[in-house]
Amino acid sequence: MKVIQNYIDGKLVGSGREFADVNPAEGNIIAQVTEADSSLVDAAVQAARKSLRGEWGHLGAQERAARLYKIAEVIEARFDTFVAAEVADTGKPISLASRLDVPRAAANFRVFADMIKTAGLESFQTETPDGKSALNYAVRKPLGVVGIITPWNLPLLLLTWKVAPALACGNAVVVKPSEETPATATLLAEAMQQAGIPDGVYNVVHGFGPKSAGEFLTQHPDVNAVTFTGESQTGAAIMKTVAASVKPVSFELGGKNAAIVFEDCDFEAAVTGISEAAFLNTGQVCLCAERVYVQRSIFDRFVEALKQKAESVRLGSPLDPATEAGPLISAKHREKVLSYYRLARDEGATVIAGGDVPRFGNSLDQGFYVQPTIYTGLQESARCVKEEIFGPVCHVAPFDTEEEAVKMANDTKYGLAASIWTTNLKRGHRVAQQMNAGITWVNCWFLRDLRTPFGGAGLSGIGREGGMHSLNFYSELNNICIRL
Ligand code: NAD
Ligand code: 6OH
Repeated sequence: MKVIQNYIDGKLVGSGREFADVNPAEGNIIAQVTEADSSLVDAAVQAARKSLRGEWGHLGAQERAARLYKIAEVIEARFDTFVAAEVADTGKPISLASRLDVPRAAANFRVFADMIKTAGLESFQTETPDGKSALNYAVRKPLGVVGIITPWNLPLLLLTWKVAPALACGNAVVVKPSEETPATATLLAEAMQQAGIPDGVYNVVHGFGPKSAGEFLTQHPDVNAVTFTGESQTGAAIMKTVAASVKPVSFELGGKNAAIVFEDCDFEAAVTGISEAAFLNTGQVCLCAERVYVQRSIFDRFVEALKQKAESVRLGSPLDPATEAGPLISAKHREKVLSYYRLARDEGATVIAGGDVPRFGNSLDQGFYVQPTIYTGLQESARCVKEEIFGPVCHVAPFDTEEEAVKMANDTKYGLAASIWTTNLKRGHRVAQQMNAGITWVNCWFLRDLRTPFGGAGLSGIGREGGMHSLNFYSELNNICIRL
């Protein structure tokens, strides 16, 4: 059986404790993972600290950028290996991992290499009371050791989204990938070695959250900052832990995202777009639209067209290039999603499509599949309309006026993403600017430019990453004031 190990100070490190890595498509164990105890987490943090005093700590931005480009090249050279590892861990279709996850991992390194090479800082000429002046300018320094904790839905994409800017800024990192998807973080360690990243700069500790590697990392006194992507409740727990040592945090958390479809939309494009927004990655993208508001004049036609889409999503083996949707991540997560499918019925929903578990008549029946599901008819106060489900499911509700649609879309404690579907340019701008969301897409969804601010309002997060926002989070800016 394959063993996935921790990676500390340039070496693969085992431990006395292992846990199983399960393939969600067939429910079988594909590897054992070594769980890092507190002494291994401590060793990883100390290795990271030590690396900052060595070669890595003395490299300039140009040289760090050169190594980041090299990491991107290694990921691309080993594209099939990364895709296979991600597909085996997550059950996502090979077509999706090849189109989204692995190319984005390489792009994450390239974009932050580009940015650190050209990033400037502000300076001010300051007038002083004696009629003379002073010059203020800022210098960028690394924070030190950054703890990175990531979820299972886009494991390599979300990990590298944080590792790349952290390294670009000269930090060393200790990453704790999700216990559900450990493989690509350890695989990335090989890419780091090949790209000439010194030992100790990138460390991986495997394990769970509470009383395991996740918590050991966030409570470690020598970790200078914590960046986390995952559930809002977990963010709250981490915030409590880090409060004791006052570390900077960046949190990318959950969502209950709205889509608004106006009667003047490009109908086919909107149906296709909402189908993607609801069902991509089996609905396991924080940006997915679980609440869809459709103008009443096109409501019935839209629901019917979306039903056709949901029923034509090709579920199957992740390894089949024709498969469009794989399973959910785990038996536990499927139980959660199915509990919402039951709740929706109890809350009085009309089931338009899906609502159940598919049957394949082969080994995939041991996997964690659910049908793409559409509901209508729920009250806006229903739990299924308020709570993040994180599965391939949306509720579609009618609206009459633009004002009403904006009000319904914003009636949430989350504030991550929204999408608006209209051919009226003025309306697109007007409605987008009223959304309480970190990102609003108009006539598209999950179209990313990595230089833009990314993050959420309310329960969806703290801070922004992306572009200069990432560079500023992963840097300590020191201002220097010189009397002239
Ligand atoms: P999760 O919060 O359960 O776990 C995320 C990570 O945190 C895992 O590595 C886990 O081991 C670790 N963890 C759990 N408890 C911890 C603790 N007390 N201390 C330290 N670490 C701990 O999230 P998940 O189920 O893996 O991912 C799905 C969630 O992530 C959804 O809510 C989704 O919306 C959110 N998400 C948000 C974004 C975003 O960019 N806003 C992106 C992807 C996923
Ligand atoms: C959540 O599941 C998706 C997050 C996406 C990003 O963080 C990104 O940078 O595209």
